Amino acid sequence: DDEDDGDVALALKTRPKTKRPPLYKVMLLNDDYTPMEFVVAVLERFFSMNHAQAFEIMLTVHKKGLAVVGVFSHEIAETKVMQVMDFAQQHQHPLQCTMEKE
Ligand code: NFA
Repeated sequence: DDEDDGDVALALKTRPKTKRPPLYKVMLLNDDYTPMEFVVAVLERFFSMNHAQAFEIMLTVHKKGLAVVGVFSHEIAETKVMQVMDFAQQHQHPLQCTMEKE
């Protein structure tokens, strides 16, 4: 019997693949020295959170060791990490911010 999936096989092989760009989680890490109110200010300033949201996420980082604070394209994630690390260094706090492919 002739299998008639030749066109399908070709269609699948030649189908234009529209791969979405990967997304990156931006995370804040806990430490023993950065003041809680500084972390809240970072979340408000760079991640557009209101005070209540920022306080809640700060507490999650404090208790669990880290938390995802946003998901972005590679370029935006990189910029967020730089902005947070620069701001922390300017204020001499050891706060760490990292990114990871989702
Ligand atoms: N653990 C810090 C403190 O007790 C607060 C903190 C929260 C630091 C979240 C970093 C991230 N002062």
